[in-house]
Amino acid sequence: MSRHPSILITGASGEMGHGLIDRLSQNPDRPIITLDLNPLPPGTGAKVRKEFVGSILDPQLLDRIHAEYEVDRVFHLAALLSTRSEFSPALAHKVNVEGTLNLLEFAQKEGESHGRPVVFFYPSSIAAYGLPDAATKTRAGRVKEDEFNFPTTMYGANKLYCEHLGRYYDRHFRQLSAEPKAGKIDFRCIRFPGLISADTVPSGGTSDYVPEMIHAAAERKAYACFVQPDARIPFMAMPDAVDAILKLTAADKSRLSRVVYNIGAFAPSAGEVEAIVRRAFPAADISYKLDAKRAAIVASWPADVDDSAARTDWGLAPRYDLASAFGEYLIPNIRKRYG
Ligand code: AKB
Repeated sequence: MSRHPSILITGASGEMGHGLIDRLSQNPDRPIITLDLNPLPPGTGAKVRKEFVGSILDPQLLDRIHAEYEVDRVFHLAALLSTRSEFSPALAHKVNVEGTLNLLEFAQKEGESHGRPVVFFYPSSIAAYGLPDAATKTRAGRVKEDEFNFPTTMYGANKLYCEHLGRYYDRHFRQLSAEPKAGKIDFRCIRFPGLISADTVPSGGTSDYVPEMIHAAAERKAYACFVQPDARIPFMAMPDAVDAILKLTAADKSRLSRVVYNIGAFAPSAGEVEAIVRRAFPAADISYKLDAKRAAIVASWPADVDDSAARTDWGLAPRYDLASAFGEYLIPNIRKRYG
């Protein structure tokens, strides 16, 4: 039990949660509560005040957290990613949309209870975009936030809808009620590109081919890439993604011209990644075995994004470009990971 201003992180055992807990736990003034279906990785648990193993679809569990803690920051990372969502679209809707609604209702209750706006960070994705064909994708180049919002996956549709849901809670919630209810949630959102971590290998995503290729080479395992060599979408190193979350959530709201922001760092083709991986791991066994359906999802995502709003409004400044992401972060740390 703690009435101390606290942070709630859902999906904390996932790739992004790992790095976020490391950074947020450096500030002892705001203890961290985590909620995930899976227990936290060894060592991470010691960095949080309380670890709940359970579901964002469990209202009693959220009521218990509401009763025991005073949360004024929510990082809602729990989600089913794009590939997994295509095999279970109804479950994906339940987790990605109903789960997010549960967390928005939780944050609204928290804000009404302690009186301070609850900063609610929501990770959206380039999956919210849908480019209709290769020529349009090439012509579109670096897309802006309000362009091509026609997702072709359940995950992308979920993410786009939850962006609007968050904006509603932030600005228009129960707008017909006698006294104003909106403004208890300070909703902030980043549309992430593909993310590459040296510490974890993703599962269930469609951008996974880049991290999978790197980790397989380091483990001396054969890797058959499921997209073509010329498949191209934006990526970012995980430390820069975590840094972006912390910068956006710390920014003065008056500086924010939008609720949803693009961020990007580099946009290599699968073949360009292969060349870098082969230089680092000359014995790498990399081939291409096209999965036309998954490749079509990647083809519908933009070749790159225009992140000028994030750079102007809250100082997005990724540390890693393509060369340094591999040379300074991924390769050295992945080598260490696999000995
Ligand atoms: C996925 O591949 O589903 C995610 C994403 C791009 O949001 N990594």
